[in-house]
Amino acid sequence: REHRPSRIALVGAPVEVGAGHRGAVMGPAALRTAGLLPSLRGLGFEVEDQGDLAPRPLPELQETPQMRFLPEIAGWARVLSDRAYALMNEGVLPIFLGGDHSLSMGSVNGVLRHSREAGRELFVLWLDAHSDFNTPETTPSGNMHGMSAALLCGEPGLDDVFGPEPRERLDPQNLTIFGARSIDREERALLRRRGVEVFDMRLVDEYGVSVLMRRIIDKVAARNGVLHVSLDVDFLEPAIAPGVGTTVPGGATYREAHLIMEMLHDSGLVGSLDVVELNPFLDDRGKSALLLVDLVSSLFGRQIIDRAGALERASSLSL
Ligand code: 6HN
Ligand code: MN
Ligand code: MN
Ligand code: MN
Repeated sequence: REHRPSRIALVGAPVEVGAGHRGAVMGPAALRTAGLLPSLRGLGFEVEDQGDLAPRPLPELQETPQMRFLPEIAGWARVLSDRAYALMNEGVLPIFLGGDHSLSMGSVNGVLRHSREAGRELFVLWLDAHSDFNTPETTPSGNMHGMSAALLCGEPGLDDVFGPEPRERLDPQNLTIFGARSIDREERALLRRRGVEVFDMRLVDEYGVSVLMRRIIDKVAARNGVLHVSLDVDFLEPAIAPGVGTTVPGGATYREAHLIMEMLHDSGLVGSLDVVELNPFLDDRGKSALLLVDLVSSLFGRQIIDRAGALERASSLSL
């Protein structure tokens, strides 16, 4: 069953205190400046830019060295979860514009709530140099953008983020971390204990993105599921996407990233998206923002040439 809503909502989440560097607050504005809205409209979608959200004030919470800026992060998560849930219920496909990766605590929680009620199993594809599976126990930094996947899978120590509000749990078996090349030691042990699928860059080198993506897509399709994609800018090779605070060498190339987006589009399984960690303060003449707009456009159907025609020509060449 394909999931192809015709309506898209852009939701800005200029949160930056989950990261170790300042500057991601400018991410949503840069994605707009780079032309995300007209690009998606040009692909035939009805697109509404809902502007930027603001965090709910939570003066009752206190930060700790292991959970820096907890009140702000929790305020964002709660607002984002509500918005994600509401948009999904309306049949609108939300794109969350970050902002650091802590925003996915909220966006994915809201999407999970919708999919549980709708009886459709949710899978999450986490495109990232990191696995963001630290907990307050394991974090080396206290930066909460390194904990969002762990929170979603129900790891302990993070209950204050949602407090009394509805909180969902993502089955760790439904999470795939893709493109990882920087995982902390205890984080790695936890990923293994929970059975999270980690397709690291070593596997990408060995099998190529198409084999790995095919496995993910087939798994989701076989379970009649729907897919949330969480795209961290540092998934990409720093030379093509320098606008992020946590660059790690050896990332996805331009063509690998595009192929992933094209395969995701063809699958018809993507129901929601986060674009996170863009830090325009560190970018080089907007190139990271422009690349992200290109990638999102591929995810929503932009093609070099129509697919049927390309396949036909390839077979006449007996490829
Ligand atoms: N991100 N593992 C490191 C930490 O501080 O927990 C880095 C996390 C990076 C998070 O890129 O979204
Ligand atoms: Mn739905
Ligand atoms: Mn991340
Ligand atoms: Mn990352």
